[in-house]
Amino acid sequence: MTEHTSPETSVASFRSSLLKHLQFTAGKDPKHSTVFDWRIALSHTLRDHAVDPWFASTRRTWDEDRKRVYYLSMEFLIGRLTEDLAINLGLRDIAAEALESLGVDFETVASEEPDAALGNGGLGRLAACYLESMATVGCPAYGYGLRYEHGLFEQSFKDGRQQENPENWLAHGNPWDYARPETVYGVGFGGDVYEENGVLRWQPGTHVQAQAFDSPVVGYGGKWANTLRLWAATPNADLFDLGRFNSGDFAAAAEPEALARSLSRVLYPNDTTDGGKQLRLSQEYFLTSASVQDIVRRHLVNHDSLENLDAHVAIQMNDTHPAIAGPELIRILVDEHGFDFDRATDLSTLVLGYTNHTLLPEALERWTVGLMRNVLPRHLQIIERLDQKFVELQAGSHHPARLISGDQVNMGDLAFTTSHRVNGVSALHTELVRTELFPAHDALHPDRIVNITNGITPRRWLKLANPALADLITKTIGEGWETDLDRLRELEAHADDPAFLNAFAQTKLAAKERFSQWLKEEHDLDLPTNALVDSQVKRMHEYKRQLLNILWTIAHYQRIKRDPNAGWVPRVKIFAGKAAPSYHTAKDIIKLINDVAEVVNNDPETQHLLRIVFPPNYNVTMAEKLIPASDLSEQISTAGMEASGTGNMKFALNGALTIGTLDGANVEIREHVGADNFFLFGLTTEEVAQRRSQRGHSRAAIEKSQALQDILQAVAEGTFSPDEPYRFGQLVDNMWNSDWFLVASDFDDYDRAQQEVEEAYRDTARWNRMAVLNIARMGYFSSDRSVREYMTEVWGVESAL
Ligand code: 26V
Repeated sequence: MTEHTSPETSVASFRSSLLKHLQFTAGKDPKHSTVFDWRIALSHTLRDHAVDPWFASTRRTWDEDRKRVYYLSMEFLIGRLTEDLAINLGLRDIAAEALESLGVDFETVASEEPDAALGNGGLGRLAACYLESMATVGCPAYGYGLRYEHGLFEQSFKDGRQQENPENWLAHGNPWDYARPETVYGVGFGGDVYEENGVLRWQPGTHVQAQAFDSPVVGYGGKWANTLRLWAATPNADLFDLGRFNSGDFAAAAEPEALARSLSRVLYPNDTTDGGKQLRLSQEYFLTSASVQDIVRRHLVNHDSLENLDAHVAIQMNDTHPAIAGPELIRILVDEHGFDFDRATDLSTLVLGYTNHTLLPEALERWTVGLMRNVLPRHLQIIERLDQKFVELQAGSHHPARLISGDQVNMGDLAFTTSHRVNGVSALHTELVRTELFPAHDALHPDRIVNITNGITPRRWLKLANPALADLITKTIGEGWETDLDRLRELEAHADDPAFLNAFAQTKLAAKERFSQWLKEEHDLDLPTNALVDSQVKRMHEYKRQLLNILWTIAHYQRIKRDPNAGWVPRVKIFAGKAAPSYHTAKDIIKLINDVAEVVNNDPETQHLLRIVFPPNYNVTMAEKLIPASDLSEQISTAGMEASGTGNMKFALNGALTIGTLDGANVEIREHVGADNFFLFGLTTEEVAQRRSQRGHSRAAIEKSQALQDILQAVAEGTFSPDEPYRFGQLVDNMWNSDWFLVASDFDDYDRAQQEVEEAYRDTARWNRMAVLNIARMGYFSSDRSVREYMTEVWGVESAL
């Protein structure tokens, strides 16, 4: 491999490469270049440096006939790549210097890049962290996804209500990917199944072409690079109806083509229900079929048969979205390669792994048999046969679990039966997957379910997002923590050193100032930097309980009003997150937060003690600035409902303390950082189940809490919506009469924990010590650790490094 990071030559050569790309790629001279032109020059210069490690890694995988991992995901929530790639190539400072010598500021240029939001939330961002970690630890891997023209919608507020606007990240092109017009596969849909000489053949009604676009994914240090391959739907020429066109019906002529293009047009913005949408199922099959065809084709380049596929290929399904991979692989083995059905099933199962990311019943994918037959008739036959086998395996059971129940195909059960490993994403979640979701499967295959607790990449979420803290860490314990995050433990030795605690506090202040300036410039919002910054940022969902947070904020406001001189800690409450466009309750909660903010922020009596800030359009880029600026991380979901959470890890790694329930990875974070350094509250998973079974539990809880009664009364009376007093009638009514998410039951204990936060923050040295201990003990939550566990527990793949 060539030495591409040598500092002696690099600034000058980087500079000349920038100028070359400015001239020949952007087609501009420096005098007339815009920030966009400089961004094109910078990204192409960086991409050039990615090519050597990329080719070298790919070549070695071929030469050594290494087993490859294929990570299939409908979502990759990537964010920006310029600075990430610069850091991983070791070129961050060189690039900045080279640009500076040309009178251009690195950050200004990097900030011009659109945020690639090809994902909804946790599941999509996890896929992006894992891609980066697989490259860093030298795991030969491909990410496979869709090249959506439009990622997750852009959120704005109009009168405090969410508006959705289409996102357009490709408007000015994507400098990171290489189009591969020669790598195309036909993906079939619909049609019929025929018997031909005793074998079944699927004759699809239509075909759509999937075209590959490849981006290099470079690991930290540039020692290894993998490929992210995204598929775009490119309708084949015969979809354009020339007959209709010639007869003058121009609109109808383009219809089948439009349908084909719709397959990669837009990311579905829901992360719960999306019942029965044919386009969604078609998108899932489009991703899966193109990817499986590509995997099989690559294997056959240097192997005579598919017999030993499991020795060379591991396919990971990111949730059930690509769960049609099982039937697809079986179909290819049986229908196209003459395998016996049982052998094809066993082989497919050895190749496939399935990660479950949610227990929410409305988020578990089910497709009706009718829809399945319309879109994928051959796959339905295969699923029916797998269902029979599954029932036979449960011989003796009076109520066997089924892959098809009633008229529904259950994709979770399908994914389970076609995988040799099924994993949950935190210890608690995995236990619930075992006992609540798949008990019948678990009884048949007790070794199949494993836990792999989620992780986050410390390159993006510490080194890139929090340069001041990263520098302090390097100054204190030396280099190398970026790829060996357990080394952060060495910081513990400094947790009682006032000078170090002070230096940590300075990094927090710097991050607050940076975020404050960004909020002003981007959103004209004011963030005081002398206050406790208390953040809840994530998708808007009832189970995540933003409602609990805003109701407590109202209580806090009322108390400050009652006794303004009680020595309150100044606080800023930050909320950020999107609601699914059709999720009306989540949208009402957004409106409530914005209405409360309007009142609280304009109250001259309390302004200096309490603010509410809700910037619109939360995305990866905002997270990178917001998380380092936070002191308190709100992880307050109803116990048993958040599979893991990964924002919780990002905050703790950046020295925020957590106020949270015993849910998802909070449990393990608390074990690692120590119970003394975590603000715990709330019912446990078991208590949640118990409480829900008690009739009238919410009314009883409210009647016990004077604070909660006062808040609900204020909301019900229209204190925050004087123009429409009953605006939040439904929310309040639901609190009294139903309250599935147990906001009322957990309110008083949350309030108690918030008082403890207040007390701890008043003692600056104590708070900073707790924060430093959090950072020092978060090494376990590196996604490098997670990926290594997948490699040994699921994929059977070795590092090439
Ligand atoms: C479901 C659906 C249903 C159909 C329409 C599109 C769509 C998109 C996503 C989903 C499932 C989302 C599940 C998810 O994001 N789970 C989160 O996964 C994180 C990573 O494991 C985890 O940290 C979060 O706790 C979990 O909520």
